[in-house]
Amino acid sequence: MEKFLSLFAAVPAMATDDYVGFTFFVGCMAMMAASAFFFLSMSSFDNKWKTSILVSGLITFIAAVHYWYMRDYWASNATSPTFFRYVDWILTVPLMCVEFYLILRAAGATKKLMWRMIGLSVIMLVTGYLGEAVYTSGAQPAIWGLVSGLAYFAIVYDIYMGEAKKLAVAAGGAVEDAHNTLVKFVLIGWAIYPIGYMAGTAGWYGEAGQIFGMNLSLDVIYNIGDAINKIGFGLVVYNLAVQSK
Ligand SMILES: *C/C=C(C)/C=C/C=C(C)/C=C/C1=C(C)CCCC1(C)C
Repeated sequence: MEKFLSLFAAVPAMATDDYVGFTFFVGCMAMMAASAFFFLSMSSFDNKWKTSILVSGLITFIAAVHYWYMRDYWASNATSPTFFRYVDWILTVPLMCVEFYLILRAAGATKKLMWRMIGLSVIMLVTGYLGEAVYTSGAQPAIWGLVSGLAYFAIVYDIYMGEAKKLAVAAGGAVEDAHNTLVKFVLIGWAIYPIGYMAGTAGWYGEAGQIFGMNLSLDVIYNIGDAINKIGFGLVVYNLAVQSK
C-alpha cells in the first residue's frame, strides 16, 4: 500500500497556470472513462457491431496509457513528450482507419482500401514526426509538414469523395450518416493537429503559441484534439451500433 501511495507522492503538485499539465491530467481521466464505457457496453451489441465498439475502446485505452506516461513526463521534465505522443498516434490513427473499413465492410469495403488508408496515415505521422522532432531547423519543419499534409488530404479524398464515400452512399441509412459524421471529424477535428504543429514550430505562431492570451502551446492543442477526436469518433460508432440494433 505504501509503495502504491508513493507512486502519487512522486508526482509534483501542479501549478494552477499549468494548462499543459492540467490537460494531460484531464485527458488521461477522460480516455480511461471512455474506455470503460466502450468496453462495458460491448456485451449489449450483437456480433456485427462488437468489433467496431472494441476498436473504439482500444483507441481510447491506448491513449489512456500514453496519457498516463505523458502526464508524468511533463510533470518531471516540463518538455513535450513528443516521442510518446507519436507512438500513441501511430497506434491509434490506423485504428481509426480500421473503423471506416469496419462500418463500410457490409457495403463491400475491401482490405485494399483499409491498407491504403492505414499506409497514408503512417506516412502522415512519420513525416510529421520528422518535422517536429528530427529535422527542426530552417525550412525543414515546413517541408515535412507539407508532405504530411498531402498524405492527410489523400485520406480526406478517399472518405470525402473517393472510394469510401461511394461505399457509404451505397450503404445509405444510418451507416451513411455515421460515415458523414466521421468525415467531419477528419476534416475539422484532425485539422486541429497541423495548428498545434505550427504553434510548436519556432518562428511561426509565436514562441509556443501565445494565442488568445493563453499559453496555448502545441501540447494543449494536441490534447484538445485527441479528446475530441478519439472519444468523439468512438461515440459516433457507438451511436451507429445503437441505431442499427
Ligand atoms: C488520436 C490522434 C489523432 C486523430 C491524430 C491525428 C494527427 C494528425 C491528423 C496529424 C497531422 C499532421 C499534419 C497534417 C501536418 C503536420 C504534422 C501533423 C503530424 C501534426
